[in-house]
Amino acid sequence: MIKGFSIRTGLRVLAAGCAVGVLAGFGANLAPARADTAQPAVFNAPQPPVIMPAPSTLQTDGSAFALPAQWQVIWQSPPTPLLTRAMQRFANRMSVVAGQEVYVENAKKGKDQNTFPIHIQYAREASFPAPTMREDYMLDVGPDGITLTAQGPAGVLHGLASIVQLVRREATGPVMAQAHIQDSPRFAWRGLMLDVSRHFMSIPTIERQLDAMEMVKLNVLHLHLSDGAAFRVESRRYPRLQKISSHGQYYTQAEIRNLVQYAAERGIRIVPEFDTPGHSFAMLLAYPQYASVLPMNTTDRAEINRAALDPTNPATYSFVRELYAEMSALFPDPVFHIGGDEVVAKQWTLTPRIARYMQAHHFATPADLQASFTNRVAQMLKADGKTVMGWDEILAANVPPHTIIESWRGPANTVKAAEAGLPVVVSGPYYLDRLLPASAYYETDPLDTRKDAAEAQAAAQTTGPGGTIATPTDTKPDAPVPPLTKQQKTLILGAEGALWTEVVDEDMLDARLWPRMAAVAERFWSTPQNCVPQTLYGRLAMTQDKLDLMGLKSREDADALLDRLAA
Ligand code: CP6
Repeated sequence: MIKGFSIRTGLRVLAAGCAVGVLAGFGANLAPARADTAQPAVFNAPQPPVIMPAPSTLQTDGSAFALPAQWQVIWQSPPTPLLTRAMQRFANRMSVVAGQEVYVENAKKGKDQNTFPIHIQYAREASFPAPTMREDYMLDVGPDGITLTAQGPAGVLHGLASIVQLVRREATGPVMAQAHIQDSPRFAWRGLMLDVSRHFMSIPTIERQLDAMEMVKLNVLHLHLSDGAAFRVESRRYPRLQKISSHGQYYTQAEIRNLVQYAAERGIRIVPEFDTPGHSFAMLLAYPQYASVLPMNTTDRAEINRAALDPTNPATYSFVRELYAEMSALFPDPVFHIGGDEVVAKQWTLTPRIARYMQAHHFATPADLQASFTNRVAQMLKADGKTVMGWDEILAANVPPHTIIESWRGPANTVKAAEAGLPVVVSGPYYLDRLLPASAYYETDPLDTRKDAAEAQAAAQTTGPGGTIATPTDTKPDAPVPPLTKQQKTLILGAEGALWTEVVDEDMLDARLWPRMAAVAERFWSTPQNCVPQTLYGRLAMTQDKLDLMGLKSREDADALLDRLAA
């Protein structure tokens, strides 16, 4: 038996476990069974709990106690309706993870002596969830009860997510690990970018992602809602957008409102993206009068990735203003993503009308013309009370202050944005559709600008039958990228795992996303010291087991799929 150990890092948690051989009890999916070194199964052995993302500090004596079936919540701060519903969700999750019913009720006067008490204290927040929300929490879990202390509702949700992960099943029944946890996120922005334009993802599918996001403490869902392939939200002002350009697959405004609420219940903000002026073929199919090249070429499939709005046509700005105003009202988050990526210069330079305009207005390059477009659009959104976000192509000399830059074309752009004093969200190293090993994404730190580790990995190994997989770096720096200064690091809001869906549909989404996204979630939340590549895959497997029990389909097997198809 372990006499007692106090550990601060994930590495030492598992190192301590290995020393007494408790890994043998962890479940068959961790490592292949090893007949040569077969050991008797160890049940009820002390073992440290596995919480992903790893908390800032976790102290445990390795003991566990039988999971109580009757819980009583003692609210030291009155619960909001949102937190009352969160407790219900918590009870359901505890039940499926434990494999037996767990009842959670609010404490009543003359309390029942036979219930397990969970004391919860937190501070209210005026608007929730918000970019500035407090997310830290403290958790004390022992056989006599639980104390959860948080600075805001998000901390309560995170604490509950950690409690669910303290439960494991043993031969004698479900047990809960003793633990003392102090925890806070490393980055305020921990996102998932999901492309729902190339392949539509139904509401239940997105809700499944939000459930999993809550469990691994991600707090931003960035939805890429329009692109060349399709426009995915009902517009009352411009109804041809969904009529002509969604193949009937779009979210109604009522569905969007519900989805925003569903995310908010879980402490997750939804940041919508409507990509302009490039990647706008679908918009222009519906409203061709705003296209740069007329008549539109609708026969060459490659045009889907080329068509761009005409930034020299005044009517284009009315269209963008009214569309963005309508969409701004639908999505309450203060941040609104305008895209701005991969504008095909020839759309403008080879169109005589636009080329003449550029000369007349002294725009030397298409990038200058785009900067002027970005600024006009940013002014409109400011009037709607929004902070503008865009892919790093929008980084131009005169971009408005506070504009959030999403760095995707390599670390040089992260440094450039920070040098300009602009806040940054890093996504380039976390392009999950590149299918790098989870560990490659995991080992890349958002603040490390000297190398894109994922890119190095890709160069070494990603040629398959389809040829080289594209990498999101088209600005190859000729000089090495300097490290971020301490001051610049404070501008890095956080990072996003990005899943582009040209070759991913909703039936395979969970399996594509989560074996990597859960690892990335830990990189975004935990300190570098607490990110332990050596134990990543084992912990990832255990975490996925729990996520799947709670409804995710990251390992849905072929039989289940066949059953569904037959139904
Ligand atoms: N679609 C849009 C894409 C990509 C981008 N924008 C993309 C580019 C390169 C890679 C992966 C995705 N498919 N609208 C870039 C932001 Cl490697």
